[in-house]
Amino acid sequence: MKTRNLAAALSAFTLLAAGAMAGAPRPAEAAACGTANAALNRPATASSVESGAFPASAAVDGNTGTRWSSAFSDPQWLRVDLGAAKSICRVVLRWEAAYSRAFQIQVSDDGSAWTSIYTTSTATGGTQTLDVTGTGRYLRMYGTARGTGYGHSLWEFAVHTTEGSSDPFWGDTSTIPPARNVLMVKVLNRTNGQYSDDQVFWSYNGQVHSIAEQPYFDMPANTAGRMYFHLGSPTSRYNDFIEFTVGPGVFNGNTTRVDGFGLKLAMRLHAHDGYDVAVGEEQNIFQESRAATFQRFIDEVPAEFDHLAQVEAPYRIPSPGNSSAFRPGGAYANYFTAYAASAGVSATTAEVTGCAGPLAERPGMCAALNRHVAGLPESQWSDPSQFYRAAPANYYARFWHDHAINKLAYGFPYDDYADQSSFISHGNPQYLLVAVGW
Ligand SMILES: [Ca+2]
Repeated sequence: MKTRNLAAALSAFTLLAAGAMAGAPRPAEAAACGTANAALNRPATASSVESGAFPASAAVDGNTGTRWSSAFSDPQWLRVDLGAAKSICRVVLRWEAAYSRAFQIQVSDDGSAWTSIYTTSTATGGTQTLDVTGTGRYLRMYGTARGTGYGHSLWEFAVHTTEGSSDPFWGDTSTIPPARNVLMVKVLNRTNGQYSDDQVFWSYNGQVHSIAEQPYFDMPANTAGRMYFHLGSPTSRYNDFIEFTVGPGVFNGNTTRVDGFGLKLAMRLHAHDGYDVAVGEEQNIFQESRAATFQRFIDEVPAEFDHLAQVEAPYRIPSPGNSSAFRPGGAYANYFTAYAASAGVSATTAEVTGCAGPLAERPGMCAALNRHVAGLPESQWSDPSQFYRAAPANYYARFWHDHAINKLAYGFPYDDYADQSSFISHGNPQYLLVAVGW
């Protein structure tokens, strides 16, 4: 059922929109500037903190809900140690309301002598993406004038470098062989040592191999396919998949949480023109244990959704439509029905979360109900800042968005409405990296 719905979503909506993906992930402007955040979970220090609740590390933890905040004076700085000298090409600052009006981005080889690579005195906060050029092991934001009476405060401080090939998460891309078919797929073991390469299996179209046997697959054109991943054995209950349609000169595909969560997955598509975009779970989710992720789910969703991380644990977190509790007769069978009725839709909860029945051909309404924006004017149904702000909502889907690269995920079948899904598409593709986690 979900497959049919997702296929319908892909064919009827996503693929039509693929040629003009407004709001889609922004391709790297230069082939050389990597997509990975080199500052993620690196050691960070600061000139001061407002309190213990706002440590320097909170600006590099990959979590946009935690932040560093300085004391309420100038100047203040936040410094990150990249571990080795890196060629820095982009810095992304996500300011809290307490932003820096005047600041510099500085690099250093030794942490004491600093060189400015960006200077402003007229910043206005928000999210600043700065294309910069500089080299150093240490990087800091040196704020000389605050924008408010509060401190200097960053939700996140991300750093991109040209050394994509040395990115430990995505590995060395320089050794990927050229494809004879459409593109080369490389499967990466990112299970944090839980499984060795001979225990990480991929399967596609009848072929089954461990990474140890064959990490590469030269992908031919196909009409619609799935590549499955299994941990431990080729028939293990620990499994998940990506799905795709590959044309003679184009890759279209996505990670998906429409059916459920089985394994942490991320994929990165690189094309010959320099396009380089990653989707899937964020790296900090890969880095934590499986038990921690299941517990994180329970901690972050409302009580009605807790059981999803319990009924098939430790193997899966099913989507709401695959839980009997949300189906007719279940404890939460009426979770969405009154809200749907308030929007003029007579649908069961399972039909809402599955975009089925009366919602099968209504992507906008189905997305609006899952995101709890159906009561807003339709003009606001595509505004992500309005999504998931009140119950009832599909908190299962919200969880995967909250922990996805660029907040993009396929949490329900029409989650591509307003370009929120983890669908990526590009012509003249070169390689696809797929990271399989635990
Ligand atoms: Ca943070």
